[in-house]
Amino acid sequence: IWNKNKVEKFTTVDAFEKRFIDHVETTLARSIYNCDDLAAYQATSNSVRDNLTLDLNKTQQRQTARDPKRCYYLSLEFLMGRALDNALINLNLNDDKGEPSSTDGRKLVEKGVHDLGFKLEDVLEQEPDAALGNGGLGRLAACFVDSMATGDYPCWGYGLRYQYGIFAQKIINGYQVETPDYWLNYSNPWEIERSEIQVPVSFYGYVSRSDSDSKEDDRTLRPSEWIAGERVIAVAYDMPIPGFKSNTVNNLRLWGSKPTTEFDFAKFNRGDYQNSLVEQQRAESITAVLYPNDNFEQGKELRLKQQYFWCSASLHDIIRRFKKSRRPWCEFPDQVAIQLNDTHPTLSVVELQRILVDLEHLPWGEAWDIVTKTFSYTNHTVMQEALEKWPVSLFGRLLPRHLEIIYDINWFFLQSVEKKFPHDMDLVSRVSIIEEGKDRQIRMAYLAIIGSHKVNGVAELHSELIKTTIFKDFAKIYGNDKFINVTNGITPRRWLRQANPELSSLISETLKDKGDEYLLDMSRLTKLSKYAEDKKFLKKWDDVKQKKKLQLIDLVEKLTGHKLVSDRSKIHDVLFDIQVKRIHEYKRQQMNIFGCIWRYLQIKKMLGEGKTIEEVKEIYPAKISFFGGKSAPGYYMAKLIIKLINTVADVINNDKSLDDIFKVVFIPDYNVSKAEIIIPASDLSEHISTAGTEASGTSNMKFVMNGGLLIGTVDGANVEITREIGEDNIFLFGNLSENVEELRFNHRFRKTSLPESLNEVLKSCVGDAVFGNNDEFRPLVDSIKYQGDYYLVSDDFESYLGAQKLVDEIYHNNRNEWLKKSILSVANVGFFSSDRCIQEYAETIWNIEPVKV
Ligand code: 26W
Repeated sequence: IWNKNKVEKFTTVDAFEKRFIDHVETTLARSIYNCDDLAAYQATSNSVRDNLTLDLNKTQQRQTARDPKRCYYLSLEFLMGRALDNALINLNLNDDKGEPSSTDGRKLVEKGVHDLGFKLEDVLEQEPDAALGNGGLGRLAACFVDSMATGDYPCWGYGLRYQYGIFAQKIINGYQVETPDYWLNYSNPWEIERSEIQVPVSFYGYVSRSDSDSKEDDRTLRPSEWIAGERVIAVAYDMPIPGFKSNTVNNLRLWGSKPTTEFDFAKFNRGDYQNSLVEQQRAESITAVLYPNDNFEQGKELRLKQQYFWCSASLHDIIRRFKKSRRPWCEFPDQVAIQLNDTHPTLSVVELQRILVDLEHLPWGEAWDIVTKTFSYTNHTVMQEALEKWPVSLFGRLLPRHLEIIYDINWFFLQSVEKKFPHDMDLVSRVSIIEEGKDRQIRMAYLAIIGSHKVNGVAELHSELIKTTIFKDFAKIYGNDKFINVTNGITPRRWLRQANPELSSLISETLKDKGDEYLLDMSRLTKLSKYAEDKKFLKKWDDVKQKKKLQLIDLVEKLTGHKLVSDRSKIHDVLFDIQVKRIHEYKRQQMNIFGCIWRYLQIKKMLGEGKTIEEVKEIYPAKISFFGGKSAPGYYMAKLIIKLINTVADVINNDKSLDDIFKVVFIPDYNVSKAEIIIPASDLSEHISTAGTEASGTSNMKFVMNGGLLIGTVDGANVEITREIGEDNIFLFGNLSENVEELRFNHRFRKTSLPESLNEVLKSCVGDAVFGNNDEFRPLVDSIKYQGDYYLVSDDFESYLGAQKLVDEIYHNNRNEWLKKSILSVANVGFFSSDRCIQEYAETIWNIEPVKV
């Protein structure tokens, strides 16, 4: 019966329409006469999800049967954005025989939706972003799961199902105001609630020693019992992750928290009904909200609770799956690889050791061997303030048994260090997991390194830096094999095909690549090089860019109500200069806005000297500077930078004398779906961090993939981008990371003076000067003038202005040269596909192989 009545995927327009109507009338319980865009979005999504679910089941059955080694990607953030358009692009319309189909899934659904009276574009707009991440780290995880599925790798992601994602940013009076992002307002068609998959997770309590008269220092040789004080339940929510041109649909499992059905009857009987309910609500608060800090560790108990909740549930789930094949424990690392996305999931190292020793009764050494062969750790930042540390007191209260285990891990590790470097007691104290002091702290990065067999940075420069700075001692202890580099990548499906269908079709048409194979094999793009001087092609290339610029103008007008250009036909002459990323002093949005101020002051000076606008334009051609990004809610300086940008924008945009030759815009609420509109519209984008501070950057890759040129420092992945696309095609400037220490030293001892240009700019930002605003920006000015200029704005400013000048010259005087650079950039961007990156992880760290379905 089962076989005869198999549910089938839709593979034709008719079948899609039938499925759509079915969902409107049953799932949504509405009629086709009462079906708005939102209902159409939900019906379409449910229909597409049905297809994905069938392939998900098939993929998982196949993987269970083959029982290959699997990889689990543990990330506290998955910045997925919207799912529907991506699912349509990846829609696999193969029938059951697995024959490849030539039908374009997106076109098919577009037609179906149109027949039913809707516009696909409007339907797609209904979807809220799944904004379960802060920035680079979370978006990287999203690109990775896409490439894992596309490469047919047996991989799952594990994360948390936050009810509130990253806050929505409103700009009120020029200030950032945070509002809650309740993204689950309408039911979410992209998740499958697995209410039957429930994992209990414990907190607090105490440890009961099984053998009380044992000697102190060999207590670890025997298991202990943790008597917990609070228990909650983790419920699984699965998001299917389809591969591109592949039958594989992998799984992203997100955990939601809920109370146990155990109820405190003691309290209840005392008549304390209210309080017995409060404790139940405490359980739900664990996965209520994503912490909005990027690169800054706050040390809140609820955050640690989130981390343990997630690590414990995920490991339990992984072990349950491993146990199905009845292998001995020593084979665990042959079946399971676990990647730690930064230190946030490091507790899973301790949890696995606890399970093996306390519950499975393995000897400590055997257990630890399994643990270290299983885990590997990716570092994403060298910023001191981002390195996770937990006070021993707080930690021990929440996880008493785990604290003991950490002490024991540390003890064994320090023994081994002492053995290897017998007379270096300084080294031993420097590498201890426990940082001594009046409040002792657990250094999570050290624990992650010690518990892993591989540690990687995210770009060549960054991987070198961690070996020579923050983890220098560990590089010495472990030698060179443990510390490796895997340069980040991005998925070309979302960041080229989805964000820029116009450029994508120009590429496939030019390469005669009807099946868009270049999205899988990006080395094919190098063939574009031969058109870099082909006039006809240059024109087409340029037309795409201007179209994308107009789309951005429309977005900005919709969001801010401000008209940015009076004559859309002149857009071709206006350079779009874009910096979108989290707002942080190290990313130096302040340097960019100071550059804007400089430009404005110079223009005003020329006009004051009686020059005409036409004469000014010769030196300062038309340009719009776009900014976008969120600040952590508690980050005062970053919020001040946002206010400064908006203040400057206000003055400049309302200065009629400029005759539209310069505008500054802050785009509110930067997120993934806005990035998909913003990034393809750039002529130039800014990646101008203080050298040595940006681990990689990934938006730099997205801009290049869309034919935008970069202005940037010699930092993060900019270095490798330069190597790949050629140094003629990028505007590099500024000091190098090897000089940063010395420059900072010089500032501390007042050996540097500000360049005149910057001095003039800073003067305009204080007191009653044009951007003074009652001295509101004094802290920004002072941090540069009197507080050591930690991010070296003054050291790089002149060089930055020089690079901007070159940009203006080439863009306005030699457009063909500019377009050539743009084409050569795209032609050589292939290396930055996350497919390459995932293949490197699979081969050098995880030791896993693809399983074709
Ligand atoms: C604990 C608070 C916290 C939260 C997030 C600390 C640190 C983070 C992340 C590590 C910050 C982050 O997103 N880092 C970015 O990771 C990207 C992906 O590797 C890199 O491209 C960026 O350069 C890096 O800043």
